[in-house]
Amino acid sequence: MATIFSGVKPTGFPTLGNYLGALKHFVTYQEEHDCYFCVVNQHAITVPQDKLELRANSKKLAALYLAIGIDPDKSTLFIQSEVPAHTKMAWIMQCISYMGELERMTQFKDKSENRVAVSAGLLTYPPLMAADILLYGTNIVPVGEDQKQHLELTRNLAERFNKQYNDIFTIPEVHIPKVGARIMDLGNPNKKMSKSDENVNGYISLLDDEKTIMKKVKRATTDSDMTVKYDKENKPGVSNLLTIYSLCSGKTIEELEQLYEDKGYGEFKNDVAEAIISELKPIQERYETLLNSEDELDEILDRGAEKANFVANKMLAKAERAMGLERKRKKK
Ligand code: ATP
Ligand code: LTN
Repeated sequence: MATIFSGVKPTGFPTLGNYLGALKHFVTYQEEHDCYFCVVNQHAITVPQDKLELRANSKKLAALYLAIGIDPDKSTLFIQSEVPAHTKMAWIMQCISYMGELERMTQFKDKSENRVAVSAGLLTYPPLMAADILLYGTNIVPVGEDQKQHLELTRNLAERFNKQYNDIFTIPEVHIPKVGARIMDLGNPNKKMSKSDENVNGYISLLDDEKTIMKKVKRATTDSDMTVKYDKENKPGVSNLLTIYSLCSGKTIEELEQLYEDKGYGEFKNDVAEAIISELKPIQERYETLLNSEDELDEILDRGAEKANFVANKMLAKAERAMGLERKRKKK
């Protein structure tokens, strides 16, 4: 049985990009594997967050994990800040990281660009992510395309530690979906769809209602060519919609191209929106019910934190011992 770990930041509500690139796949692992799914709230504070919003978003994200089908009897669902071993291990990971490799991370470069004050946390974000993963002896990390570089760093840090101190960490593998690993912004199909984007029309929130989804898809940038064809280079907007449509309908991109061979963008966009609506509707209904059962949600998160603390503390103790951070006690 392999161990699976993944995390999502509670920065705003997840988008269709988060869902198709990551969340949707989480459920498929839990039948046969030991799964840990985390609300990574400490990663969220690398850029300023409103206190009340962050608190509310963390709970909402936990409810969403359940709404997409995470079963708390099969998987461990928890909030990162409730397991202190993450930040302790992150310090160890920071101390074996080199400034140069952290500065080369594209997420750091993107997020620090145009910021007046760049927090040190934005730079040391990947060592915290490595800590998240390595604490659980993780074999597989399902994520979207944008996390590939962070996973490579995690593997390097694990290998470095194993070589320098003691062979304690499992080297994790990254799982990136073949289709949908990088869903693009609806307005600007050359950048990834992101939930912290200022322009709400660029993304579809998993909570958007039917009218909003229809409106956003109808406004999505396409091209003047008028043929529904997958061509990422020359037709990025249409290709993005085809990817979304394919994942929400179960039809292949080739099937869809044929289906819309002599139809215009109007009909195509209408059907893309319908497919998204039917994919999200059951999730939205379950989510509403779950948000209203706060006691149950708290109980699930308490249980998750207890299990995660137990497993993470054991790995932390091993790492600390390997580095000489534990106190030598006089033999009695
Ligand atoms: P932010 O926009 O606030 O930086 P984010 O959505 O990029 O957040 P997370 O919420 O932590 O970051 O992402 C959760 C998961 O969703 C990760 O596995 C990430 O790779 C994936 N993901 C994020 N955006 C997309 C996208 N546009 N397409 C596919 N997968 C995505
Ligand atoms: N860095 C990721 C979120 C994240 C994560 C993790 C993903 C934090 N810790 C551990 C997988 C495993 C992001 O920005 N999307």
